[in-house]
Amino acid sequence: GPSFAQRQQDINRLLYKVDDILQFAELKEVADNFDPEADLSSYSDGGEAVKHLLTELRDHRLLKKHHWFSLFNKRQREEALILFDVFMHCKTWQATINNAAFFRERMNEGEFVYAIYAALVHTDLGRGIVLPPLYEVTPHLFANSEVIHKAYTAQMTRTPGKFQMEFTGSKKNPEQRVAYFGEDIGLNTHHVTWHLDFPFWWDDIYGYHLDRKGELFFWAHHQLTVRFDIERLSNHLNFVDELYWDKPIREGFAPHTAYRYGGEFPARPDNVEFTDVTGLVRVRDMIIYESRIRDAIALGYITAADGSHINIRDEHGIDHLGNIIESSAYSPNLEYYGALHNEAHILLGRQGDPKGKFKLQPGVMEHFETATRDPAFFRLHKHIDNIFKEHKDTLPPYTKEQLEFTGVVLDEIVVNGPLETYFEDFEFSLINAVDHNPEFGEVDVSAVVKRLNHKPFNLNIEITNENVDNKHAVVRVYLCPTTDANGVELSLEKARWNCIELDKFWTKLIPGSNSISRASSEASTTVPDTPSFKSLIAAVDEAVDAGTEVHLEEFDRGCGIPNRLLLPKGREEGLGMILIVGVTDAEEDALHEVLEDAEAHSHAQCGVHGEKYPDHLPMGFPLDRRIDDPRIFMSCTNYKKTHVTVTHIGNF
Ligand code: CUO
Repeated sequence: GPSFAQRQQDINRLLYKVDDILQFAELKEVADNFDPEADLSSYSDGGEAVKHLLTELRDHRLLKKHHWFSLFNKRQREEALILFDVFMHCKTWQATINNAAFFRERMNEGEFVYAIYAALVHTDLGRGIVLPPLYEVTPHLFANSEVIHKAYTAQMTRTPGKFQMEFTGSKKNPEQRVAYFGEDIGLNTHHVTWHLDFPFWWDDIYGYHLDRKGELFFWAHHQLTVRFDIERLSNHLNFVDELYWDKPIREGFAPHTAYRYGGEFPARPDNVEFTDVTGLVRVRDMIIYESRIRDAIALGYITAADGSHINIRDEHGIDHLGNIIESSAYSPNLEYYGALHNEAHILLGRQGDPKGKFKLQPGVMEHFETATRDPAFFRLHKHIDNIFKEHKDTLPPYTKEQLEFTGVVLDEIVVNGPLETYFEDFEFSLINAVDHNPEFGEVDVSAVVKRLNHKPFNLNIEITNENVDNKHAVVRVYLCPTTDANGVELSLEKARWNCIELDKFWTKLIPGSNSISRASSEASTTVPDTPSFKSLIAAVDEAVDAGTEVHLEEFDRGCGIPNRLLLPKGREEGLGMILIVGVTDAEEDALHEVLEDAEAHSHAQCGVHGEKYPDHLPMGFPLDRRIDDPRIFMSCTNYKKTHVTVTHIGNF
């Protein structure tokens, strides 16, 4: 088959200027002349999916090009998923690319991008392929309308330009102080990729189950919520207040972002009351679904569609609960528990025009790419997170036996290097945001945005293994607040639900003393920056021309917090926090041998593709459960905490 470089080149070319016709003669040729039905043996389903899609196409039922696309729109999602289905059934790379070229030229661009990204994440054929950065493939969903507008003008006047992108809003709005986080293009990419890894519509028809998907939904979003709160704390803002269906949505929002086709994203004024979205979501239903979910938590079981009871009073309960709350196709009773979270996204996305009077497009909440821009995102997810907490608090605190690791003593933790953050300029290309002009070719247009970063640091841990044999161990690292924004001290029981998961890694302990050094760049909660689309294209084209390979293994995951956001911003005068480290027994973890040797992976919030989630313990262990008596922790030799200070350098 084709080399990795050739495959990556195919993908680059298909996504280059995806709103325009294909710019590459060979692919254009395929798009014009390929007959998807000519060789049905190239599909593992005998061509069923492709025949279905062609029927829709011939009957003119598919969404036209140059129209907005939202995954939350049922029909648009169906269409994207038929194409995804075609990709999933292609037996060869060539069949995949031929179909991609063919349908790229005939289907809606948003549907095409969604289908091909989802397929690259989930097919074996896509293994190793780097997903070109979404903020450069579909810049409209990441950059504000002001810079996009400037890019258009630059293209028209043939003057290359670099445009400073400001965060949305004005200084009058206190929420503005944390806009750098909600609008971070890397964070948005993490969020959208997480939802590609764990799609709510995934139903196992492709032969594999997404392990602990419901629990991962809880954990990845819990971490987004926590991180946002610590950014707020860094900026002297209170933790997020959850929203309620029967109370006004305090913060309005003007997204200053526009669809490539279809105008501005709608705004929402301050203090709007939740209003039914005609034909889609009723507020009353949200309240009913939620009370059923809370009943399930109180009762300790979920009622499945067939009337049977699914126990949730154990460590697996969170997984079932995540499935019904999100809700995903894994929900055991969609009818009864509804789709609380997904419908909330639609509800919040439409509050600017709930009756459809002004025919506005879906709001930012209806796209994973744009959702975190809206402060209501964090209020919704705080609300959802509190439901999860209500469940976790029904479980008994961990016993000493569950917490300890016999014969293992964590002697010392030392943070090497100051924990310092700063803002830096980051440039990304807007080439894909403007129309290709064959007459006068391309001008370079890009946006420059401020983004948070931190200095590299190391965590040094000394562990004594008093056992006579080697031990497989997991090291869990959390960064927790010591106070709320008013300076009120938080007990461990209060703080534990607000801890950032910094890292989690596997290691082998030899008998005697073990010195472990872990670099901040290795954190398994994070991913490195993806190369820019331009440099990805250049590296790959060069390799293809020379007949060599490129090595991009480091970048084949887009799911994970950007490494530069590993630390919260902190304060200029220093924000005191607590670093909690635990070392626990990994004997039961299926993959421990592999993980001990492996390079950094972003598995903590994203799992490992096609495998069981590597950690057999609940996500967030041991801080996910009530801590009624902190002395139990202190009596265990395998946990330790230390005070640290996160300092922000420079004024922004
Ligand atoms: Cu990720 Cu609400 O689940 O946005």
